[in-house]
Amino acid sequence: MVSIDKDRLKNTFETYSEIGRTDKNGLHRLSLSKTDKKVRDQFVQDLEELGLEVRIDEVGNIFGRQEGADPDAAPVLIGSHLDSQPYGGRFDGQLGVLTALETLRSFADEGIDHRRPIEIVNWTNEEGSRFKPALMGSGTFADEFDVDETLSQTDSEGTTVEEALEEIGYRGDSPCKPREPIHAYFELHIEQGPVLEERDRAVGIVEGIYGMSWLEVTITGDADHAGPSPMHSRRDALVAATDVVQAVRRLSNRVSDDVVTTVGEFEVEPNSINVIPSEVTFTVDVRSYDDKVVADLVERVETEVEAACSREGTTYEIEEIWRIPHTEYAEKVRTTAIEGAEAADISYQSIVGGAGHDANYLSEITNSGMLFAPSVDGKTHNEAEYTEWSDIVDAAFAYAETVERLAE
Ligand code: HGY
Ligand code: MN
Ligand code: MN
Repeated sequence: MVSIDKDRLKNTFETYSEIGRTDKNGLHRLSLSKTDKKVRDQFVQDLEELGLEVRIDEVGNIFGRQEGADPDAAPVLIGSHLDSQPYGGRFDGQLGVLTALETLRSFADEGIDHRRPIEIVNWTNEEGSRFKPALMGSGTFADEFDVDETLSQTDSEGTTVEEALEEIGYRGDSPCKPREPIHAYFELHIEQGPVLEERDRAVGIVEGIYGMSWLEVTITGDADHAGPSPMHSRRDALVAATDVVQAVRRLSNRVSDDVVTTVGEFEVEPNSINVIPSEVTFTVDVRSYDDKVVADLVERVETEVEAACSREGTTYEIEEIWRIPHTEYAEKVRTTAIEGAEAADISYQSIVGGAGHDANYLSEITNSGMLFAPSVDGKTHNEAEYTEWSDIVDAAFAYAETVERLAE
């Protein structure tokens, strides 16, 4: 039976939550920002104190390696991400990294010898908010994204990932790819949905994750004076864009009942009270567990954009900036997680998730799996995001029991 030092986990969680804490008790810790540097420094310090071999790769993924009894055995990777949404919660990503850290600390305290090496990892830019796409560090590591392409992605100020990494001192020199075959990857994450709380289950054994597509749409009209220009000859980019926003909303729960659609970013030019908007740029995020449905949704969005622009006489461009198919996690990791939850004597259920996670891309290169901890009211990507401490302790126990089994 693995024991977890609950007080140490809580103290560590509170220490990390101070880094980028907002006044509503959330996190403002954008990827590769100064606050991300601070939390990375804290993480590296904690890994060094634990005596782990620390390495940073060329896109800033941070690894800490704990050797096992058999140094030639394929390692088990554990971890998640420390970056946050602009006004996100303290649990999204951070909980997974810190329960992984507590797992290694507990193994060291109890002298639990595991045959396989274990590597803990903090993945760069899981959120995809400052730099797109999401799952950037894990996707590059799994060779879904090209390293140079990743390094050249820019934020809204035109800063590249490479410049931001240099600025915070986390452009590592180890290649962003596996050094050896990986035995398994296991990640604890908050559910970010209402199911576990509704069903009163301590943890979710994740079966799989939705597929998703991110589109960037630019609609171009014609700037003109809000006063003298006659209504019939206007080409108002904002009118066409808002038509599309409504149409995208109506697409949800259509085609299949698990479809979710979101317009998250929206910019109007010149954004002046007495000028007819000449250009609107916005993003569309569509998701479903069925990849064919996601493909169909992308086409339907384009049809809606075309129709809105022909009504308003505007033109458009659509760029798909990210597409990731749905993920089904490895059977052997799921069964080991069930053993872990039973050993920790906590309730569990199988569950499918609608949020993307680093474990998605790890499932391209190894046996990957996840454990979900409940989210109060399912709230997330919101400063009110919360998980009860007793649920964190239960999930941490199940997580540690599973990691011990995966690392044998
Ligand atoms: O978009 C997502 O699902 C994740 O938060 N990156
Ligand atoms: Mn996350
Ligand atoms: Mn997130």
